[in-house]
Amino acid sequence: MRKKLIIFLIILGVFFAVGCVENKDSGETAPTTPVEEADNRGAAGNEENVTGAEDDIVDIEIRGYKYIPQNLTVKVGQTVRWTNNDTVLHDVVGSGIKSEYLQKGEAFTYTFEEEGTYEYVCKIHPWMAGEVIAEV
Ligand SMILES: [Cu+2]
Repeated sequence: MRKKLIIFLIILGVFFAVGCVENKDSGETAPTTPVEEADNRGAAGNEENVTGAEDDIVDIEIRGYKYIPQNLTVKVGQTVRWTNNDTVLHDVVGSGIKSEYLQKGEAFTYTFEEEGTYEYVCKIHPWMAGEVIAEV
């Protein structure tokens, strides 16, 4: 009985040690993420300058495997910016829209030049769906 108890305590100790190591890892990687985010936003900012004023951009957030807002109505000519706030990759594909895989903090912009209903999904997680209606 005592042996079992000792083994149990050792195993418990190992789990504790592993837990501490994991915490340290996540602590170390965290500071690099905001830097990447800032870089990506800078890149997106350059694109915005090409397409038009900052005011024309409407944001859709990708978070928790969802597009927020899921349904969005914009004016024709308006640009929508999807920003991935999940740690997993997502993309925006459908109705002529096609983004690259977006990492955490990365954004994709698309300008709706024609009136219509644009349905899109994430190719990696096809149950993730969103819709943009562009009206005059
Ligand atoms: Cu996805």
